[in-house]
Amino acid sequence: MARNLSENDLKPVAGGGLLDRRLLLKSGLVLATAQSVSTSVGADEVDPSDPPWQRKTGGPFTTYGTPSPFEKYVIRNIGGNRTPAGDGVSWTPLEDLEGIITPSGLHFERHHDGVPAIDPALHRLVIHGLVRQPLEFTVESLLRYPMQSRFLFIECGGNSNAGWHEEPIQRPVGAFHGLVSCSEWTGVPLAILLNEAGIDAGASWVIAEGADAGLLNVSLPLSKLVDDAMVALYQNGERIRPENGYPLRLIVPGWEGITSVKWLRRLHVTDTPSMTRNETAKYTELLPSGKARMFTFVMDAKSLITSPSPGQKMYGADTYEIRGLAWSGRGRIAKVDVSADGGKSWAEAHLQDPVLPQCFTRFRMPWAWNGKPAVLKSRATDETGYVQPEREVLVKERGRDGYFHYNAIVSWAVDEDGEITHVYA
Ligand SMILES: Nc1nc2c(c(=O)[nH]1)N[C@H]1C(S)=C(S)[C@@H](COP(=O)(O)O)O[C@H]1N2
Ligand SMILES: [Mo]
Repeated sequence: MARNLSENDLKPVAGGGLLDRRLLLKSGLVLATAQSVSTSVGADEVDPSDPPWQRKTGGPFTTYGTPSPFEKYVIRNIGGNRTPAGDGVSWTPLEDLEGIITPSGLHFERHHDGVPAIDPALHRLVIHGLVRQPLEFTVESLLRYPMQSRFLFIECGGNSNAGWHEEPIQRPVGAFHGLVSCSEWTGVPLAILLNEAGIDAGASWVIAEGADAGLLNVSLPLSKLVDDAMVALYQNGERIRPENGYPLRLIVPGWEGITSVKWLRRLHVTDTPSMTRNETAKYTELLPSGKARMFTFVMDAKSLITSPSPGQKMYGADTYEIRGLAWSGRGRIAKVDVSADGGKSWAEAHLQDPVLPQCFTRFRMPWAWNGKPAVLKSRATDETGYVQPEREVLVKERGRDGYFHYNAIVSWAVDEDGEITHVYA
């Protein structure tokens, strides 16, 4: 299992067999062991046992690539469509992905009224209200403005809400926590456009409205939009996919997904929020006291172990790499602690570069599993010092009538057969 490593290197740093994260940077720690081969066939020799793809010229060039047919099971999980039609979600299969970028075709979806088929030549973005000069932009004109790119997660405020259930639900991690994805978004800083329209002195809010049939709209504080919002036109290098807002969407870094209005067509500058259905009846949380939390915009720090996770299987006592994702709407992830003994002891995971604000951070932790039952947990701390809470603490603070902003520590139980289940521990 380990070459060049001393016995001391392999001494667990916490209960349940967690190893020092720095081991991942040393050579010698062999995780899943490869099978050794005895044959030695030269490169230009034809071996009758060669697979068919090695015996003739391969397939043609393609104008737009698609994943291997062997990966056809890596798909978004479509959540039961609610009434009215077009109101629903599809989840990102987080357990099947690596690194920090979500492929555009697997970015989660949340539509309130379906995906509009917008002709970019006819689409307009209007900025009006408390401005010196109302403006109307075509997509063509927006493409000529100075742009910026940022790697940012978008997370629905309702992500992980099954965590409020009395009993832990058993689903793959993506079908539970997959209303979060991370892309490189490129577009025009909103401050440039607002500045061009000239904001009146008394302005403090902006109503952002989409061009879907339901004209989804939300009220946003002007200060945040001036600070770091953008009108995005590109996602992971190509124009935004229809599902994610083509031809353009608002991106509000670190805030709940509903604020990143897709198919953006109007920014109405005002001095008061509009208090529409989507910010009062919904996206507002009732507390145990009977009072409600409103405008809970920021997404608090959160983390998940994506491997091993429910639906996957461990193959006996061996050394494994625990892998996961962490993110915070308040800035960068400062550290992720991992426990293999249900939270009795913790060790710090390795954070893979880059570690960017309001972006997925990939963490890794070497683990010598002894084949006995274990409970895995991860706990994120962000650069503001905010620590992801245990479930008990979150439920105590927010009660059980909540629906949004569930960010408690997640626990996976590993049994002797290597089966993994979701537990409250
Ligand atoms: N116009 C419009 N914008 C919208 C929505 C919508 O239904 N219509 N859904 C919102 C919600 S609730 C979320 S979580 C995000 C989801 O973005 P995505 O579908 O690109 O993942 O878009 C937001 N913007
Ligand atoms: Mo959402």
